[in-house]
Amino acid sequence: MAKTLNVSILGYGMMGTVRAVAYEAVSRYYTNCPIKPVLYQAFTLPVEAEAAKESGWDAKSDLDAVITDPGCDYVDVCLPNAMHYDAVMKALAAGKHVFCEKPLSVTVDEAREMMTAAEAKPELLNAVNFIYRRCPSNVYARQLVKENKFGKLLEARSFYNQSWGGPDTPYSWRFGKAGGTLGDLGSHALDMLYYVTGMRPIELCAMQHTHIKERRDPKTVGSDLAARMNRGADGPQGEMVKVETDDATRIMYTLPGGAIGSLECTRNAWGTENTHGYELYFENGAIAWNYDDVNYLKIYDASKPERGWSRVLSNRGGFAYPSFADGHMYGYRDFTVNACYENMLKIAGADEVAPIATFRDAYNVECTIEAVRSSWENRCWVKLADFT
Ligand code: SOE
Repeated sequence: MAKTLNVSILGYGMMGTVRAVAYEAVSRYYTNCPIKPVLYQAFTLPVEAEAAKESGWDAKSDLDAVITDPGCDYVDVCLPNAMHYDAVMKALAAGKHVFCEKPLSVTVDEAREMMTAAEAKPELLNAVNFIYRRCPSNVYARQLVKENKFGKLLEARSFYNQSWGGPDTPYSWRFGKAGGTLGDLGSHALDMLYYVTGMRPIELCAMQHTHIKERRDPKTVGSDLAARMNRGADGPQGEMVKVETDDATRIMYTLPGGAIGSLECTRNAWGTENTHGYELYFENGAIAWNYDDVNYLKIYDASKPERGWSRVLSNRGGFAYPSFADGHMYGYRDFTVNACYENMLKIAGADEVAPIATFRDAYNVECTIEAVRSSWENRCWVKLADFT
């Protein structure tokens, strides 16, 4: 019989809901999982309480009590970004394993403190939900780069574009200082660059832009998720609120070894609902992935006489995750199950399928985000070494 572990979820928006389903699925999909996660308690923000209750949770409103409850072994932080720091620090102090939604924090200083506190307790899990690491296509891409399949990397292009940030979208915390596009979407693209290539920018120059300078306070619309879904459909409500963060960011950078790259992220690219991906150009070939075609990795082998891209199905035996039938396509919920599964493996002292993002990884992303802001504020190239 697998050992059980009591999981408390903090926050019941989109992430909290997806995670609750995933923990329940872990030991059904992965019957070999050494630890069985058991849903214990959920803290909900006032706007989430009703939905949580309807889905069967005994929703709690005292955050500290949920975190420090002696019955809880593992805290999953699915709260708005600005609430991560406090919740994580309290959870670590109370001796709980911690899984935190990205971005880890709002500032580099917070991220550094969170990382230091976590690393002082190596017996506890510290993991961050850079979810796209758990997609088999990216596990495969990483493996090809590790094997040096196509030689030296010359150029990289990353993008994470969505389209829900138009002028009718009401204000939510995602438009406040803690919720910008770079932290929300760019952080995934930065982590993916590191995950697949093993490299982080060493120098960069960036531009950030806010197209829509103020948005209507949704008032009665309620939660962040509801606000997004509504897209102003209920007509004008409340006051106009100043937007404090970027709608879009562009970065140019250099990598160790001489490669150059670019990264773009926006919430204003109509038609790209969740277009996240990368193109990596090496001396002797290329690798490309795009969430729009999530189960496939595109590979270009320049040594083959017949030039052209191969579109390789990554969701099949031997590529990464056990127990699914070949070609039965993966989606976001499956990646979340994988993430929760691998957290259990790591806690049990077993190897995860592919490395989980640690607080240290997320701290490095925060350093890059800080460098981007500084580059744009000062209109200059910056060295990453000055931000760590
Ligand atoms: C919204 O932009 C969002 O839910 C992000 O917050 C997630 O990190 C991303 O995976 C999907 O889009």
